Amino acid sequence: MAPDVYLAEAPSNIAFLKYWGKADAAAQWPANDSLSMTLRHARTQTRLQRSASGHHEIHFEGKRLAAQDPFAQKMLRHLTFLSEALEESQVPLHIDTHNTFPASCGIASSASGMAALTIGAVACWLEASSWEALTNKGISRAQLASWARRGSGSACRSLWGGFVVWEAAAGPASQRAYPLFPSAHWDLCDTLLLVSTAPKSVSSSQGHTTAWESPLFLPRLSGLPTRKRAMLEALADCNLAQLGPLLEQEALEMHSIMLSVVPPIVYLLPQTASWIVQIRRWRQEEGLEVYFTIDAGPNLHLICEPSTQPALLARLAQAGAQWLEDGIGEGPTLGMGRNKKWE
Ligand code: 2P0
Repeated sequence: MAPDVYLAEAPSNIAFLKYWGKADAAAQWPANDSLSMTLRHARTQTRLQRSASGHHEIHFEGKRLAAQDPFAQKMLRHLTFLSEALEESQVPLHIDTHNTFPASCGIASSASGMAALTIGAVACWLEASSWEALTNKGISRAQLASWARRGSGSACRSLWGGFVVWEAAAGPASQRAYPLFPSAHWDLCDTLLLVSTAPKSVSSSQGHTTAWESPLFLPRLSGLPTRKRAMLEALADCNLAQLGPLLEQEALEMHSIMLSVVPPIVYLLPQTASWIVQIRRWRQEEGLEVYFTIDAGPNLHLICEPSTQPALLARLAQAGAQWLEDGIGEGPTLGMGRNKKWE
């Protein structure tokens, strides 16, 4: 009989308060707390089963990856970590993974990818095809989040829907991610304004290692608790006029850290700056209540409420922009099914 097929699907997330810089790189302990909104459409879908070949086999977007492929290496390292975390050697897996969104467009595929891999591998190894079955085996969502972060820090925030906090706490053992508000709390849209989809020249993991070299990093760390408090208040009140300026300050501050190391990490493009000016102009002159945030790339995430979305899209179309529509979403899913086709 063919082995059971486990299906893990995890969303990406957009950070409102950014994770940039690690206090302990080996332990994947962040230098500061972060806070994100889970996305609805940008997801990684991963199908796993026990492999008959005697070694892990990884297929990405329908193509088998060579073992030395950097992406395969990252996944293989994480499988080794997970197998050790489960405290017994685990059988090799056949893994088929794909994203519902284009790579290198400013959506963190490492967050959704590592979250889906963590959930799926643990589920397959423990033969647990639902959250309830995992709980019965002693595996909580918080535990999965803690393991997912070892694959990619931001992945720990993709274990829940809605708004999620990743708290650095006093050390790697006490860091934790947890859901703050479910998606129903506040329906926010995220329109991803595409400036460039070229692969970035410096990976996020490399970038993280430079943060402490910036003369602006310590001042940033000392100011973050105040910004976090204000953001939590704005989220609790669903107050976009309060949240929006904080989103923009936070994104620009993170890029100031990147730009103030030697050599500088320049993810932004001239068009990014033009759009920043344009978005602010639309807001000030036309009352278009839209605010931007930016990840480790040149593309802008435009955050607004659903009532503003049609006017924003009309403006973007007139300006000849390219974009992807997304918004707040639910968390990951886990299931089983040999013949299930992804949408
Ligand atoms: C974030 N980013 O909070 C920030 C904002 C990018 C900009 O987390 O080294 O891919 O795998 O832990 O999670 C990107 O970093 O880095 C990131 P690793 P990760 O979403």
